[in-house]
Amino acid sequence: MSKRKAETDNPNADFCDFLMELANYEKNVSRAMHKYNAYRKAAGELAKHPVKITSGAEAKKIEGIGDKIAKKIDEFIKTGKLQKLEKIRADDSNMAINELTKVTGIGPAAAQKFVAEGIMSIEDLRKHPGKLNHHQTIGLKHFEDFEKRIPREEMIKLQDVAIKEIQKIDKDYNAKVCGSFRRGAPSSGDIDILLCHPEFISTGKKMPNLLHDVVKKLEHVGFVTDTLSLGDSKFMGVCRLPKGQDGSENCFRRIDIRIIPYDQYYCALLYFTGSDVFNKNMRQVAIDQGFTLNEYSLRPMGSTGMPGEPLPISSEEDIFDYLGMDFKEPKDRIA
Ligand code: 8DG
Ligand code: CA
Ligand code: CA
Repeated sequence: MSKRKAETDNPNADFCDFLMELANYEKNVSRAMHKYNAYRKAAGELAKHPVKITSGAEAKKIEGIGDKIAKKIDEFIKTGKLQKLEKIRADDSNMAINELTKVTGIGPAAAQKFVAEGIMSIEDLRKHPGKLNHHQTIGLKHFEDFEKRIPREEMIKLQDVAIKEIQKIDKDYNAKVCGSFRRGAPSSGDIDILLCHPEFISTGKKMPNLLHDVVKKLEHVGFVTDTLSLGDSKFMGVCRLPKGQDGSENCFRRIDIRIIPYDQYYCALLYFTGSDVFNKNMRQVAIDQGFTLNEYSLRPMGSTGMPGEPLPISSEEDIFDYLGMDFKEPKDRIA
């Protein structure tokens, strides 16, 4: 998952930033996913809090913020920094692991292995190309570009090119840009396209060609420039807009395309719109209400603890309805 940034003007952005830095430390260095999730949830809740928090005690009234985080907020308000973060930042190998995990294809385990071998920076990685797999090689090649957020105006252009080309293959394709773009974010980390086709349904046979034809077409027109991975239902790759009128090259951008069965469209749309913290919270509501929700379906839990048949769903609103939740527009799906 990409490093998140405050998506909107957020009076608590300073707190969110230090919580996310702690979260990333727990994920990449300690590999303590429960702590990672706790910090991320707290940051997500703070990000949707409309007024600036002025004390830990005040923060504790917010869901997902307990004693420990409240203390950190007090420390930050009082001193402008955090001892824990200062220590983390002072440790070279922590910082190296954090740096290396910014390369797509390098997860915490690979980063720790590289650091153990003395590879401490992106520059060091470039001296050891033989140690990288294909995904990591492409990630490193475009490292500087992939670190840049994609402005919304460019996202719109990327969307227009991709959808226009997909429609040329077959008008029955439905292609939708999800992720932070659908949430209205002013900039995005990558472009996430959800694809479906009426001939591909969950009870029918797999149709990998529906995805492969799209990738081939986007490659053929020069939009997709590299493949990181391609399976039956998921493509991860690199794309780029054509040169500008003045002949200037555009940045390389990360693109994900997923094809999902036609009858599972709305659960997938909800899931791939995120945010991921919002998804986590909504899944918990589902569990509390006796359902199980994932990117494929919403199912009632039976008394035996086995999920029942998927419920009929013909809109995102239906999913909120079943769970007794008020509908949330994509732009409000923060946490
Ligand atoms: P960004 O690219 O602008 O940084 O943000 P994003 O569009 O929200 O994030 P993303 O990493 O591209 O993921 C797209 C959506 O996929 C996300 O909004 C929600 C869903 N998603 C989860 N969990 C996860 C996960 O663990 N990994 C990824 N890649 N996506 C996830 O709910
Ligand atoms: Ca995205
Ligand atoms: Ca993505």
